[in-house]
Amino acid sequence: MQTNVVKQLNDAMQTVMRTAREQVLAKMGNKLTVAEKTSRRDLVTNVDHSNEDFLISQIRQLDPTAHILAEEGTGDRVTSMAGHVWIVDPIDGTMNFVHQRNHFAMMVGFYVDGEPTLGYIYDVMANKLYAGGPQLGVTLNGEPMKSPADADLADGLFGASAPLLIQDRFNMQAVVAASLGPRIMGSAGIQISQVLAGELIAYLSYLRPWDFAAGRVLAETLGLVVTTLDGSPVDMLSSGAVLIATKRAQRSILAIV
Ligand code: 2AM
Ligand code: CA
Ligand code: CA
Ligand code: CA
Repeated sequence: MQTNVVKQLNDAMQTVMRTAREQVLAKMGNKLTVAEKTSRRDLVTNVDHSNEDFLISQIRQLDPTAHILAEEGTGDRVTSMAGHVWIVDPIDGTMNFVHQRNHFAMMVGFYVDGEPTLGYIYDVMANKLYAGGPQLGVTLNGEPMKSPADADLADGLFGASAPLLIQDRFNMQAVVAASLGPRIMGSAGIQISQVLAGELIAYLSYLRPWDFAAGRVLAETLGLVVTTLDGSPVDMLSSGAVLIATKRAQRSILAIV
């Protein structure tokens, strides 16, 4: 896409994200309706649904012929990354949203013929909006972000996933042992934003497309790498282990997992 068109879309989407945040904050003043999806650890609330509906309606106005993949199911059935594809996670960290009223994000990723084009991670309570893409760079609340230092695993904090660490999947305990220590937030979006900011050298988790679509765009724009555990490119339409890391940390982690 032409850079001026991407820039216009980015300006419009940042406004959409800020409006979505205001609506979520307003709804947090009312009692939440919480439902279990597949288990007591897999929740969805009325706000997940209303925010998904809002984001989809706004994206449809900006990009009427696009395909939209969204976690809670009100989007399209997307089976190909051809053309314009938007990937939406209306509340990332729903468990935190319900139990902490904090540490959750909203995320949107935009791909054109499979190419990462725009990404948004909004840490709602911290009011930190990470936005941009390869043609524009990444901003945090409008201020350009620099690429994080290319620090190695031994010199940084490692963003872990609770189930993978407890079950020692992918040798995660050895990865943690080789780092300065693990950190676990319960929100893929917030942990990925911490990698963008250089607060973590990596994040490794089992993720679904909406968990990493936005983060991949932003991370790659900042010179970070986003791969599966054999170092190959991620598939935006499937779920699996995804590693978001500095180049150095990625090499060290892939040698351990
Ligand atoms: P969610 O809140 O949007 O569901 C920690 O739970 C992180 O992993 C959150 O970002 C959460 O996103 C995501 N997550 C929760 N359950 C998951 C599952 N079964 N598979 C993949 N990711 C999951
Ligand atoms: Ca969920
Ligand atoms: Ca999620
Ligand atoms: Ca979600």
